[in-house]
Amino acid sequence: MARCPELEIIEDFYDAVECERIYRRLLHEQNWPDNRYAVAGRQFTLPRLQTWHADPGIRYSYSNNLLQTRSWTPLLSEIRTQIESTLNFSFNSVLVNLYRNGNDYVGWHSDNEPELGEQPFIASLTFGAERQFEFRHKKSSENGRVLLRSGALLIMQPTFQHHWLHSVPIDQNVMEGRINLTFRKVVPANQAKCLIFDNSKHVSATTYRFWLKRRDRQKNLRAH
Ligand SMILES: O=C(O)CCC(=O)C(=O)O
Ligand SMILES: [Mn+2]
Repeated sequence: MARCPELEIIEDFYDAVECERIYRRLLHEQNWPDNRYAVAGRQFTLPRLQTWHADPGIRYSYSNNLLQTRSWTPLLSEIRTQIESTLNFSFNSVLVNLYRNGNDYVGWHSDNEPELGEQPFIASLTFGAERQFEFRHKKSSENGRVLLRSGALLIMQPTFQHHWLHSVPIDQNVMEGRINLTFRKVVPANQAKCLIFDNSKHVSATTYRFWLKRRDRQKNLRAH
């Protein structure tokens, strides 16, 4: 099984208590829409529930065809702020997926719509049940998977979408729900080509873990 250098994972971005709080709130506050859609006169059922939130003026064809754009809720804004300050990157939208149980899934795809620009940087947060995230190289036979646990932040570097497909397959052993948030940056069409991703601005997972430990040490110091 391949390791994928274009994926980084930060386990425990949120601890168990925070995960429980966030999962419950999202589950009850999101006002989930029906998952039956009609596009160009054809009906289909999405194998999960979804909401899409974006800054004013942001248009995304996937979501515009399927979903109405909602504004940011206080909880989603709070999470966005925490992710942005950790990754030193600003996102203007989030796709929220509810997998009601292991029968809900997302099929093979890459998030490479033109609106995400040539360098789509995506940060993906998981709450609730753990599920496998699978990836498969577009040209070679390489493939692999990572287990996404509650509280984990998966960072998909821009080239991940160029080289790999990903999916969260059905897992009939999973009875509980899972909520996943993928933070994205939709760029205006006339800027899509010139959004150059500046790697040097990013905090790697290793640096981040180091930073977290330091922050916790400081918290303990303050607490005593
Ligand atoms: O649920 C996940 O972990 C992935 C979701 C995803 O790939 C997407 O929303 O594009
Ligand atoms: Mn995706």
